[in-house]
Amino acid sequence: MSLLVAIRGWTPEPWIARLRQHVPQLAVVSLDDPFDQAAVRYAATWKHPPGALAGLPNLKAVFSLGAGVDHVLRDPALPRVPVARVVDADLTHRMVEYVVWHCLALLRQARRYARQQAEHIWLDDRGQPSAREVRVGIMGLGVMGAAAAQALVALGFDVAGWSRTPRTLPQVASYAGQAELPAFLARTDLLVVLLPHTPETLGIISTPLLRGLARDGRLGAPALINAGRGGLQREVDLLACLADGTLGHVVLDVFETEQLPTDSPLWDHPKVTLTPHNAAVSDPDAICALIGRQIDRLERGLPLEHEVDVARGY
Ligand code: NDP
Ligand code: OXD
Repeated sequence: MSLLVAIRGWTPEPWIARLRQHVPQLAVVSLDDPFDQAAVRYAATWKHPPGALAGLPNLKAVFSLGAGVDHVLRDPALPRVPVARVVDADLTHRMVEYVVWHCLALLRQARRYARQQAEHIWLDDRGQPSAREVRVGIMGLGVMGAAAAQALVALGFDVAGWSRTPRTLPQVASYAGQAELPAFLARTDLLVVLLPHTPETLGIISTPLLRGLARDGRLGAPALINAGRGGLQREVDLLACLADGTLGHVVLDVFETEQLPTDSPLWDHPKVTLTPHNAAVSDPDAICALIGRQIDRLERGLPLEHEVDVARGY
C-alpha cells in the first residue's frame, strides 16, 4: 500500500522525506516517478495536474497540503473520495500575524512615515486615529478569519465578520449571506478577505462590492487586505478603485495569476503592498504529522477530520 505525493509549484522532496517519517507504514511514492497505481491508498496534493489522481482504483482519501482546496477541487477528474484540508494552529497563527501586521500598518500609516523618514521630513500632525475608531470587516469567518478577528478585537479594533451562515464570536458583529453583505460593507473601513475560492466567491472583490465600503472612516478612504485567494479579486477593478479613490490602499498576498507577472501594474503602484503568497506558510512537519494522524484514524475506522464539503467547494 502506498501514499502518492502529487505536488506542483513547491519542491516535493522535503514533503516526501517527512511523509516517510510520519507515515512509516506506507510506501511514499511520487507522481514524478513510476508507481503502481493499484497500490495507492491515499494521495497528498498541492496543485496536482488535473487527471493525475484518476485511475487509482483503491484510493480512499485525498489530503490537501494547504488549508485551501480550490487547487484540488478544480480537477474535473477528481475521484469521488473524501477530501481533507489542513487545519493547523501554526498556520492559523501565521495568518493572524499577517492580518494584524497590515491592519496596524494601515492604522499607523506605516508607508507614509517610511516615506517621510526617507525624505528627512519631521511632520507630526497628530492625525492618528485609535484602533477603536477603525472598523475592520473580515469576509470569511472560518478558522483563519475567526482567529484574526479575535486578535484584532484584543487590539481594540471595531470588528465584524461576514460568512455564509451566522457566526457567534465575542465582540465581533456577525453578518451572513448576500442579504447582509451591504450592511457589512457599509460599516467597514478595512476589508480583510479570508474567503475560500469557490464558484460562489469567484471574482467577488469587484468594483460594485468595493463601492459599498464605508466612506466616512477615520482613515480617509477604505483599504483592502486579501490573503484568501487571487481568484476572489478582479485586479482591473482594484486598479480602477485605487485610481478613483474608492480605495486608499490595497494589500495583496494572492493574485489572479501566480507568480504575479513581472509586467503587472500592481508591482509599482504606490498604493499597493504585495507579498508573494506567503501570508501563512505551511510547516511541512506539522502538516505531514497531521496526515499521519488522519491515515491512522481512517485505518481504525474513524471519520476524517477537517473533511471538505466538495459540493460547497470548501
Ligand atoms: P474555513 O473553511 O475555515 O472558512 C471559510 C469561511 O468563508 C467560512 O466562514 C465560510 O462561511 C466563509 N464562506 C465560504 N463561502 C462563502 C460565501 N459564499 N459567502 C460568505 N461566506 C462564505 O477556511 P479557513 O479560514 O481555514 O481558510 C480560508 C482561506 O484562506 C482558504 O480557503 C485559503 O484560500 C486561504 N489561505 C491562504 C493562505 C495564504 O498564505 N495566503 C494560507 C492559508 C489559507 P461559514 O462559516 O458560514 O461556513
Ligand atoms: C493554503 C495556502 O491554502 O498556503 O494553505 O494558500
